[in-house]
Amino acid sequence: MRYIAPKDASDLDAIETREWLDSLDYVLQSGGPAKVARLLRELTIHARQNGVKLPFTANTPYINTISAEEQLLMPGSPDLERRIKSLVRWNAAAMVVRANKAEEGIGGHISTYASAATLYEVGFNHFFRGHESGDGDVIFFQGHAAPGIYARAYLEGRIDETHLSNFRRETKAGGGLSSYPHPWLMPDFWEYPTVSMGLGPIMAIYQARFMRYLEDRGLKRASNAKVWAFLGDGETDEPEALGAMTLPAREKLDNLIFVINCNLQRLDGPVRGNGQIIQELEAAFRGAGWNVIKVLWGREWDPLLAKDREGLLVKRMGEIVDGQYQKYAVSDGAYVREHFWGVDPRLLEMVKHLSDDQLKKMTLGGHDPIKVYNAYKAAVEYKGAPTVILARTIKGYGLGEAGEGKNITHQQKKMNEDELRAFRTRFGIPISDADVGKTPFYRPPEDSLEIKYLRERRRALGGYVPTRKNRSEPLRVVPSDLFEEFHKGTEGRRASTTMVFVRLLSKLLRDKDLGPLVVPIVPDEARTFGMESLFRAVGIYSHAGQVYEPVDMDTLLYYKEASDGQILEEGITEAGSMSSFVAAGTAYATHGVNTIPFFIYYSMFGFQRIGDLIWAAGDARVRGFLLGGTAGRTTLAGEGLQHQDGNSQLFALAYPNCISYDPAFAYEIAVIIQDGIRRMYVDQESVFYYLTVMNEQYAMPEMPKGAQEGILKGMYKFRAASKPDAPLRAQLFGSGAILPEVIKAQEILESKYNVSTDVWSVTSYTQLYREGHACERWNMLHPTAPPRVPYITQCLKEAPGVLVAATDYVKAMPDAIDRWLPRPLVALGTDGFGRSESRAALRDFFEVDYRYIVVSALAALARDGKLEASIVEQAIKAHNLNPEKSNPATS
Ligand SMILES: Cc1ncc(C[n+]2csc(CCOP(=O)(O)OP(=O)(O)O)c2C)c(N)n1
Ligand SMILES: [Mg+2]
Repeated sequence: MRYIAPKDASDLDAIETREWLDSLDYVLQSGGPAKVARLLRELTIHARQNGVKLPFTANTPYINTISAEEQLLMPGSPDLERRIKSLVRWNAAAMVVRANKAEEGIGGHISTYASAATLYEVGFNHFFRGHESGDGDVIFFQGHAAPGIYARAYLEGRIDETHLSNFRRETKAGGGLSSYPHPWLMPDFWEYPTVSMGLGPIMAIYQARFMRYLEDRGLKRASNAKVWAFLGDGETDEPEALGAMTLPAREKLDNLIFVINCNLQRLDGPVRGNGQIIQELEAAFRGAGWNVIKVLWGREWDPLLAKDREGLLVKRMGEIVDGQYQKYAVSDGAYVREHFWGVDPRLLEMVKHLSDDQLKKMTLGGHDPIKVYNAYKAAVEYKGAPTVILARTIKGYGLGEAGEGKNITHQQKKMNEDELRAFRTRFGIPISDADVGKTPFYRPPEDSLEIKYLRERRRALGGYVPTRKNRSEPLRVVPSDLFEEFHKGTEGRRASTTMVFVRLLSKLLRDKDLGPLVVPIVPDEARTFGMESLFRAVGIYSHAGQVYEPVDMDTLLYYKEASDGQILEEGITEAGSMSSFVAAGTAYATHGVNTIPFFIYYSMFGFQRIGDLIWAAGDARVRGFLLGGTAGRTTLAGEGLQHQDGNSQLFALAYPNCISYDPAFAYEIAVIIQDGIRRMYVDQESVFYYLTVMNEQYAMPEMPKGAQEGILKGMYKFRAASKPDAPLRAQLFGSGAILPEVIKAQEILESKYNVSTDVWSVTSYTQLYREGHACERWNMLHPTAPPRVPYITQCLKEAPGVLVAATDYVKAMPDAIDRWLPRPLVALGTDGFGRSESRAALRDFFEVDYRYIVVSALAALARDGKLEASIVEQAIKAHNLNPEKSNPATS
């Protein structure tokens, strides 16, 4: 090279840059890209060590991660696949349009699937493995794309025209289809619910981890199965969607693949009008350690990028914000030429050989099967980290005037005849002009190339997806000897129900048959519940084992992590723990393994905080036990307003297949858990359990004879009145940790006020409420048959006297059963915000201690004219109650 003397500093800079680049080129040629990468890494470190502040970017340019040169050819028949995809598109749109023909439409979504069709079809034809392959993938479908998934199942011959016609009409004869993925409603089809945004991604993450757990613990053979989660770009705004993203990278879950359909739009408008959602997500996922594959541009862009030696096009691609990209999507080629390419004559020059129409038709990556295929292939083969595919698409792709790329497209449910005709023509659907207005479904004949092809592809990949099925054998029996010790009580020794539960859990874990199936789950709270002995006994699960020496190694109960550890210690994430619960509690279906999860957590952070995940669990037909620890508004002393739970029993009532109990005694817990395992794992019922357990210690009594049935049904007589024929009579109901207060009140009522009193333990207001309503409903529909009598009515029919209930939960719980009682019930409960106080002070504050129970019973007797009001007044004084005290419900 001829030496040119530098003229000034900028010349010098240019020469210097040239020299560095020449050196780099030399290394690239002689040593390859890996060597260049290593050198750059070392240079960066060296520069940093010498105080150079380097600009940070977690982004790569706004182009495909897999370049055209690296791209592989696609196997199979692209032409047939395109035709199949077009048919799915048509039928998906048709089912929504037909569901909304009437004035009063029933809803549904066209544009989500329209944007995602290629993302799904490439999966169906080449990647998603069915369960018959032995490596069944678990797929979380984007809820709003459901019409497309149904439309494919229709082509596959799994559902028929009646189903499609009855989309969103689930009660219709012949069968309807649920709006979104709901295993509760379609238990042979959908595996996991997703439509509540953000829950799919977090459940997918913990599903992938749980698959590793099953393999590491030898409960499932090692497999190459993947978890796929399809989500919307708008959905990533939900905290749950990205909130657990560091876990799969940390745990190297290369069995997890996220596919984010980046159509740049959500419901109202652009996801990031003034920014770029894809770059934002790329940075977040790369920062968290994921393998990120961007699929932005379709094949038509490859030759242009190949010409782009100066990087002008790449720069231009990277500087457009999403709102503007959306504008290009709805504009004609002339607009795109002028506004996108027209900023630089050199760019215009690059596309001068293309007509406006050709410019308009340049596809995006997410609509190009070969780009998607290559991304999926790279993702399934990637080792050591999860992969996220950021696929750029157009919302409402193919809808044209009916909504493509428009802000209204998410809600578009109708298409007029012109729009339908255009859609049909664009995708080549063999429906005549005369018929198109009727929006008929179209399925080619059984022996058509399309149907044969799609069937063959699914056969090769191990069967149809999604398919849900119970793949486990029922357990044969629940060994009763594990539970019997608890029937005897503690012989005067004090224990809390939490301690009882932990002891029972330890016994279950030691059982040779049940033990391996038990999955204890804790969100960093094991010590709170006295479970630390389990750390050593069964180990904390960690795929990596324990690569450090724990500080407490020399103690008996050291913090033992092991690759075959059994406890899922999730850290401070109730949402993550609940997602593990869903994975473990549905493994009977997904993996054919009857794992029995026990998720114990601070009860206030359960239904109240992650109620929607619990709802999804119910939908997914989860089995297992939720344990609300440190429960009770007044039983948890000191912790105050944010921690004291007086609500969760009320919330639990609303979850149709959640059976909830507020047990007081050891034998109640034993009876409930034994029966729960029977119902869920022997009888295979689709229910799950919620038990509140407390930290107050008291002596656990022996189980009264014959109490089992009542414990399970929701109430039984714990202690009978000493003088059943006495003139003054009362029936007291107590639950959980408040039951001992009730028993104390009974003693005082009997000894001081001659009120002969029965005590009932109400283990579940919810169960009583449900059974009462079930009887009423049956009676209404069978007017001439002998009426059914609710269990609670049967219990109380002969019971004389006033009725008083005390609970550590809101008064709505006892109020819920009032109608089936012979006389009105007086309810004491803990409505209101909690306080930091001692247990006694809290029970005084919330008016649920024995004194309030005594006074309430006396007041009720006075109300009934059985007692002078002055006696109640005296009792108020004697027990130091302040009648002018403020109402805790509103204080
Ligand atoms: C938790 C929750 N909040 C709100 C909604 C209502 N919703 C349904 S779809 C949607 C927009 C979805 O946008 P995006 O995730 O980008 O999906 P796209 O349809 O664009 O693929 C919203 C807000 C929901 N389903 N779940
Ligand atoms: Mg979107």
